[in-house]
Amino acid sequence: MAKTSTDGIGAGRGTLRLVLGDQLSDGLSALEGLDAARDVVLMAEVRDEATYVKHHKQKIALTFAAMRSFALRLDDRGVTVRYVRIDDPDNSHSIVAELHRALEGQPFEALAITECGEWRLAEKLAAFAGVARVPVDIREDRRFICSHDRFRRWASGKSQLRMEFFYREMRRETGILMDGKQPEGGQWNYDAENRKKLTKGLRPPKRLRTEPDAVAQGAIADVARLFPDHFGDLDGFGWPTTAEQAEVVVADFLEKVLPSFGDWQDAMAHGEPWMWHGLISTSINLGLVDPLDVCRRAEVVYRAGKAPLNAVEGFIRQILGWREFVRGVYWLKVPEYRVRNFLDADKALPWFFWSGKTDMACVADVVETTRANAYAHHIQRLMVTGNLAMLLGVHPDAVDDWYMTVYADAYEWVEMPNTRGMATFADGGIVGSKPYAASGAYIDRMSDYCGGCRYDVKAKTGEGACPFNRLYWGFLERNRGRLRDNVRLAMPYRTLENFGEERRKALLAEAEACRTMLGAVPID
Ligand code: FAD
Ligand code: DLZ
Ligand code: SF4
Repeated sequence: MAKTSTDGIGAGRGTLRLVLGDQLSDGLSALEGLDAARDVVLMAEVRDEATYVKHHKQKIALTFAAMRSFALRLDDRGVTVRYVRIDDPDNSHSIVAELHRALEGQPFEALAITECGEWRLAEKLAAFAGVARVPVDIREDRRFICSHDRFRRWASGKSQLRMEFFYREMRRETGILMDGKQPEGGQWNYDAENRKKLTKGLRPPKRLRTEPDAVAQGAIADVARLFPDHFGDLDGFGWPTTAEQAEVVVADFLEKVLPSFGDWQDAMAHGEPWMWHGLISTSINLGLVDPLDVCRRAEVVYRAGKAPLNAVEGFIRQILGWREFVRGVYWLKVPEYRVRNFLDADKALPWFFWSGKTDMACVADVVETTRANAYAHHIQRLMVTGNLAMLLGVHPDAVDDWYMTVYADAYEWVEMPNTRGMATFADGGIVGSKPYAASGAYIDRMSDYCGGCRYDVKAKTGEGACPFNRLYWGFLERNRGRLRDNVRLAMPYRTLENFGEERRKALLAEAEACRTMLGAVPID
């Protein structure tokens, strides 16, 4: 560990190489051509990154633990690491200031950086590159399957960007799940088979969680001490913080869980945070797991006859399709994307999103698992909290802030298109073709939440009725001018027309009363 500090670093005129907290991959482009005899890797734990939103305690502990472990890994390879810890008294607490400090201390001949995942920090690094006293080489992040150029070429000239068509291109280009030029099994997408409700008595398998090693324990203790007012618990920390630990989780998932991933992909159950999901987003986003490699390994499981096509295709689509697609959209549309508010949503986020204190059993469960694990699975994020935020008309900035704060896998490039795009339609239809608005009936069909809820999922109006029901028609009526021409909403708008004006007014009033009851009040 001697070299992984800011002391006593040799004075050779090599290249300074920046490695950010989500760039923890052996094959990182910033490390290409590294000369261990002359070069230095800079890694810095800084308050700016931990607090630009007040991340969940587990997110910070995860990042610091993974960064420290990666520094040790480099050290083992004989690489000199200038590692600035969060409690270092000289820490300037910003990445750019740490770059200045490192360059002032030593005569490097160049700086190598892998492009940054978030626009916010990428802008600062680009500005720094413009004034730095050494040449700055900002390299492509080759850990993604689709490059920025490739995505731009695909998107060019299209009036609509649809994940499904992008995904087909990615399948063709990678050859994954292909049978010559045709998709394996004759179909590109087997989602229709992936909407089963959890049958009574069936429970998900026990999942492998990672016991924090000594490095992670140290990071957890530091976070408890230095970020006590951040959201979330640290007790249940079980995320892999090294590539080896992540590999154990991936292997366990591929062998034991993937075969049922498809069937129950959209199901939710009270007190079951993991269901049949992969629990790998934190590891992929940090760089501990390679996304293309996971897809190829999932295909091997299918080819060996150990998992059905609907499961494997569904899983691969999330990574090869959705993950790459949202990253492409983000970089194509940012920074304008960050201020999109197509539905003119203007309400504050109700406090129960943080406290979990609500009689809505579904929301209480999602907030609870989120606080305990810094995790909720996709359908919980989309159809419970996301759907509710949209129906309530919560301002997209407040929605983004919540999602960025509470999840251990949150990075703006993936969070924002999911939140502003998929979940709340604030982007006006760039990511999805229609809002995923749903009443309580959807949640009732896909979960066991409603049985244990104070609200009545069958009732449409009144104080005791399920709030999702009370809000649903009012949401459509409120946004009639913005959504009526959406062909995919033709049916509900026809129904609304048939209700007649009096009833439409009553539904609007019902939704307003529900918004007030739930604390979705105007932002002051
Ligand atoms: P699985 O269900 O096992 O899926 C496998 C992998 O596919 C994931 O690890 C992830 O890498 C990828 N994936 C799945 N769905 C998506 C998607 N919609 N977009 C991008 N990648 C996907 N994911 C993040 O990584 N960070 C976020 O900040 C984030 N915010 C989200 C916000 C909202 C409102 C919604 C609806 C989804 C969000 N997602 C985000 C996507 C998805 O919910 C998580 O990737 C997933 O829950 C992670 O758990 P898992 O590894 O068990 O996923
Ligand atoms: C998420 C995160 C946190 C909490 N802390 C740090 C840090 O102290 N130092 C660092 O280099 N990176 C950190 N990160 C990850 C960055 O926020 C991430 O690299 C950018 O947001 C770009 O995706
Ligand atoms: Fe959620 Fe409504 Fe069901 Fe209650 S009744 S759990 S609020 S969907």
